[in-house]
Amino acid sequence: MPVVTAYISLGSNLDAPVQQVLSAVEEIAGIENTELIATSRLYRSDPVGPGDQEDYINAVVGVHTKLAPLQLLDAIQDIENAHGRKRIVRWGSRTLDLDLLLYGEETINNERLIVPHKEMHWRNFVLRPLADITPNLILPTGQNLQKLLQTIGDEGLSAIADIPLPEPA
Ligand code: A4P
Ligand code: MG
Repeated sequence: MPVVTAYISLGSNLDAPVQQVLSAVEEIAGIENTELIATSRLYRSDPVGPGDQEDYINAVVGVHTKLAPLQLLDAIQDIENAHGRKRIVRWGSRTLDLDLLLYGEETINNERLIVPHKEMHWRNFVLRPLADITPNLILPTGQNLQKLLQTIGDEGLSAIADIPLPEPA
């Protein structure tokens, strides 16, 4: 099975969000046929979306995986569900949101999965942590990560801690 480098974003703004994100990192490290290889810093970010929401905690992790894209999506959705995630409002508050940002160089567009993630190109709370891990990345769209970040800036975003890389099992 080929090994692919993939990036997953983590976000939470309910029920002790720092703990939600840190435990999700551990759980991603436990996904079958998948190795956690890198973690971004942990960020606090202003909420993007409707209504009066709490600040978010955001991070990104990098993995090496032998899973196919939909298998990896299944695995991260299992983790979301285990965190009591209820899908109510688009862009609304959530205990844990895990998005598959990138899967190798692949462009994927089917009913369940769009990769690169459709909102990532304009969200500093995704791109800045991604750049902690892979600063020189060129996206499958040909966009340069650093150039995107220069355009977007870091407004509303602050790094609050490092995330320890869990020991391999
Ligand atoms: N899906 C398609 N592509 C993907 C992908 N690349 N990764 C499908 C993950 N899922 C993908 O997801 C709905 C469906 O998208 C899934 O069933 C999957 O098959 P969802 O997470 O239930 O939908 P959602 O989160 O309500 O909507 P959406 O558009 O995914 O919201 P986002 O983009 O997840 O935004 N503000 C701050 N500061 N920080 C945040 O983290 N997050 C959001 C949520 C809003 N505002 C935020 C933050
Ligand atoms: Mg999502």
